[in-house]
Amino acid sequence: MDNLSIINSFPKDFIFGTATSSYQIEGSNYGNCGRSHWDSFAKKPNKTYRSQDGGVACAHYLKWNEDLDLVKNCGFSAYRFSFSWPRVLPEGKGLINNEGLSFYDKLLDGMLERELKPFGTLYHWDLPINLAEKGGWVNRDTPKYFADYTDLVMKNFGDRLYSIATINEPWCASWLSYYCGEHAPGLKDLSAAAKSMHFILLAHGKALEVIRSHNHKNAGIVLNKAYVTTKDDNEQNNIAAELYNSIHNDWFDSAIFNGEYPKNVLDLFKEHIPENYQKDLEAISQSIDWIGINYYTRAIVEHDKKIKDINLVLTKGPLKKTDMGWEIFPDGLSKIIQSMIKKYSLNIPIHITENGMANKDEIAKETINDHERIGFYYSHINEVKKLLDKKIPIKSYFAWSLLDNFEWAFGYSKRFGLVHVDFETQIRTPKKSWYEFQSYLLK
Ligand code: GCO
Repeated sequence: MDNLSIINSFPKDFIFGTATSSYQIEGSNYGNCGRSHWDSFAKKPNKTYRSQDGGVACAHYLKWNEDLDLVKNCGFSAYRFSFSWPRVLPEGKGLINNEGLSFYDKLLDGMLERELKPFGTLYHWDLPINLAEKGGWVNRDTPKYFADYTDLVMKNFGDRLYSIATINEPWCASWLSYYCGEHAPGLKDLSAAAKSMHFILLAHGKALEVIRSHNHKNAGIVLNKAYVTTKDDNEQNNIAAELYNSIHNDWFDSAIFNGEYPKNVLDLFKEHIPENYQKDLEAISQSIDWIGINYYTRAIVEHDKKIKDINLVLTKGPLKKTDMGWEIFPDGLSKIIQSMIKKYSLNIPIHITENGMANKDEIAKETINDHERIGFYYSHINEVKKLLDKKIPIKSYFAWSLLDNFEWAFGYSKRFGLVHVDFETQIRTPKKSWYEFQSYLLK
């Protein structure tokens, strides 16, 4: 049954929304926004597809009204977006850009006028260049500045936010960026990675303290989860998969929920972990009101002794893939949530803050028939329904993404949107998946 009629079997108070992020849609050239490390990373050779950057992106800074209409008219009741740190503080600290504040002011009022619940995120990877040049997440001062930035956001917008997330996908902002080199700043350095894995969590902890000082009671963090498995079941592969699982999943879960780091990763990081890191774990493990899960695919891990430090690689699986080359594995969503609940005795609300697929969408006779995407959404929403039937407290589901947008290192070559964007003209065209959501959400 590849339609979205399943939506109508969800409880009335379940929230369906759609998500975006600042750097991927706003256009960092507009409104006196400061530069972020993504602007500079994209300028280096061979870092992003055709050296594309988010300078213009979807020009959402200019077209936000139309974009909020697209959220509303589809029938969604919530919108997940992120604040751009350099848009409000172009140098990361100090001088405030009032144009940036007034942009979010209008955007939030626009959501409330349309009765869309604002799910804000403080950090979706656009680190101000000034701070990046001083080491970014390798520098112990960055979490401090992040706390000051959090204060500015909470002071101006806190009372209008339905919920606030500190960091989006700390694994991507640290390991993928400082060890794998795939995201800004593009380092391949275990020592930097170890530090960033800790300081990004410290930033979460410090921001939470600030959020609490503003009396906000719906704060969380958004983690990207991979369901980790091995190629063939043998001892070496199992050890490799365990390490990968600890780096990708447990490092963050265990710090946040138990106030400790997994031993196998501590062994790997040895002397690289910041001094006195233990003292920070209390702040990192303060209670949160909800946890956000972003889910896309599984990770199949294989031992490979040629790979420095970690002795493992990810291998391609046999399942049908999205345009990112990611296997479609809806089961993983249930598996990962159930295993987290069990391992950490979780009993807080869970939000599915991102799920979706890239697809080669083409316009034919002014319509875009992305039936593959409808099938993807159906199969994953069906997993959410199964979890709800097991009484697992999932409160929302956000489709990634509202618009085709700047897909990081892949530039504009990958399309995740419910709405097609022509990047020459900035014309938005809802795809069949958008109409499919609409037909059941507005029922
Ligand atoms: C994320 C990413 C998004 C990506 C999406 C697809 O939070 O995972 O933040 O920015 O566009 O995941 O790769």
